[in-house]
Amino acid sequence: MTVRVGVIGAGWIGQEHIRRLTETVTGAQVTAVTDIDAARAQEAAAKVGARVLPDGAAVVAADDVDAVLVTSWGPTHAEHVLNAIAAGKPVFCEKPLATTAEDCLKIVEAETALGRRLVQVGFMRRYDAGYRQMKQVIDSGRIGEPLVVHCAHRNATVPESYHTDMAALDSAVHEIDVLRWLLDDEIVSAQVVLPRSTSKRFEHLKDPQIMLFETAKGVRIDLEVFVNCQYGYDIQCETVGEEGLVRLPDPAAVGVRTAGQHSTEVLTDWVGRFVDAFDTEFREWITAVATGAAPTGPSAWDGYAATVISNATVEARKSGGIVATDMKPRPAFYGGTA
Ligand code: NAD
Ligand code: ISE
Repeated sequence: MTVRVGVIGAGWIGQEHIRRLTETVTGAQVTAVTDIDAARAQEAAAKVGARVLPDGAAVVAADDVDAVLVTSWGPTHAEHVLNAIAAGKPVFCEKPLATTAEDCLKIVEAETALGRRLVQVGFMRRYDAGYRQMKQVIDSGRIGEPLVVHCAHRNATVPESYHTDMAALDSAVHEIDVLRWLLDDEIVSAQVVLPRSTSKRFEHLKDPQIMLFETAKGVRIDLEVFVNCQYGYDIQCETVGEEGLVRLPDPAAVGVRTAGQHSTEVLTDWVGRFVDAFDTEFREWITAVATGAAPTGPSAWDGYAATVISNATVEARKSGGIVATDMKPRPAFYGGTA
């Protein structure tokens, strides 16, 4: 069966996923596209022979749409996801699931009431080969019980529109999701420590930031978010356990020896760093939709947790204190602990 996908939001990542669904993933076809920028929708749709629809509601309702992809701006996600649940259609929503805990809970409640998982959230790091290997090692018990995790999330530069809250809401939210999954544990508090800011930033931005998280089992996580590091896009993660440690591998790159130096390339953006993860994420999602299986990726509950924790991180930076994440009890419907 070919899964016919309707896309809401044909901006940067929407177009990237339309290309992916068309060229890389088998068993999928983009049949409908909408964007509040009509010309953008037209251009994206024309490339893949899809039709343009007036708005998200029309995409969800369309007869030739089996599943919905939401890649519009974060504050609009909840409305489209709730429409898809009401129509009983699987929906892949780019992060964040919604920008407020209240909207995330509405989605969780709608899906729980339906009694069938339809929502997957676009936290693609769970599909990265390195993170998957780390999880296997942790789950196998080879390094013993995890105690401490050291992480870094570095972007070479960010545009002027990137503001201080985005370090938590846009960037750290990826670590928040992947660490809950890696450790099978919940983050219960957040704190932010600010070193001196780099001179190579826009004046309004606090950069870098050091975020400190504690989990329910007492694991401590430190995360440096540094989005003007200049030298490249660099994601680091090291989990220290009672009997050893496991570290995320750097992306494979040839070693070059020349002029008395040995060097390897550092990637410059997240698109290249996670391209394989995005491809795997969409392959697995389309397979689940095609077979009528529940999605195996990050759930609406994971989307809720990530929003609560990233919002708590913003609050912690503003207050300078330690902020408890104050999450509702996890519904049995979503299974597991994290
Ligand atoms: P973008 O601004 O390039 O594109 C968003 C598009 O959505 C725009 O074309 C805009 O006109 C359209 N839009 C906004 N509201 C709409 C609505 N209600 N209906 C239809 N169209 C609407 O932004 P982007 O960089 O493509 O980001 C989109 C989403 O993807 C964001 O939520 C962002 O956080 C997420 N994202 C995820 C990753 C990742 O690593 N997983 C990376 C980048 C962006
Ligand atoms: C961006 O929005 C992303 O989602 C990237 O994955 C992340 O690395 C970057 O820091 C964000 O700004």
